Amino acid sequence: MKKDYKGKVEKMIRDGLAEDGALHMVLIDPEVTSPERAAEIAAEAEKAGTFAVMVGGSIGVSEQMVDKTVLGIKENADLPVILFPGSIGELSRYADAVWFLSVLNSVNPYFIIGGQMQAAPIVKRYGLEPIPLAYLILGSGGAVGYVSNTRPIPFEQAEVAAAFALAAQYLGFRFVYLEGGSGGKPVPPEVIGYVRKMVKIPIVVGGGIRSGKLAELAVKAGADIIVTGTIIEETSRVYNVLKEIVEAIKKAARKRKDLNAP
Ligand code: 1GP
Repeated sequence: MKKDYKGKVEKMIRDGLAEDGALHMVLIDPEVTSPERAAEIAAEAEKAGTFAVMVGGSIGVSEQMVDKTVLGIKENADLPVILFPGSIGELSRYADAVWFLSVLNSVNPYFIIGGQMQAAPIVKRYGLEPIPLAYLILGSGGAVGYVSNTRPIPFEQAEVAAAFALAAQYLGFRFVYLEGGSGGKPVPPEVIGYVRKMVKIPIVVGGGIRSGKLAELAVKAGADIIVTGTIIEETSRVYNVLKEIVEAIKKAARKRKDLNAP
């Protein structure tokens, strides 16, 4: 008996990856960005070619805030909304999917499986599509590293990140996220490359990616999905900034495909 547990959004992501080679997602933190602004950003992101909108934050986000943000986005754009919850209080019934994430390098089991156990029945009740994601925090770790009681993997320890990612793949996670910490230093291309050699599952990379150039380097090294948050909070030229990042991702993915062509 074979049952495919992959849902609609995950299938869209996989089709998008097969077609474009790499994708961009924009991250909106409802603690920083109002629902009205989130709606504007989503519309600009859609025009710029961003694939999906992620919603979540590490501190100060309630379910009501996530609800309003998701509804605002849905009104203004036709992009999938994927929750990126910092706690079990950040689940919204209005979203399409949730990165059902486990902070594998936390030292507190609550962030590895405790919160997930509490959240699972809510995810089911809300009819959210869970997408299993191994979340690895690297570098300085940022706020998320502190909040989730994580021992961040130093950028010099690429082999540790790669071993974690491989263990995640063997455990059945379908995506792995290399997090440099919001607003922090981006995960170095060497680390992404090291992980790429080790795993087959798609690699999501975020944290400190503020330009097309940085996005391009990450994709060249093997990233499949690039997440940007802070840069969009800081700029008034949302469309231009996103367009540059999306184009850089697509270009780097095309080059990668040509290089790997038989
Ligand atoms: C944070 O990886 C994301 O979880 C995005 O990071 O805010 O630095 O773009 P930035």
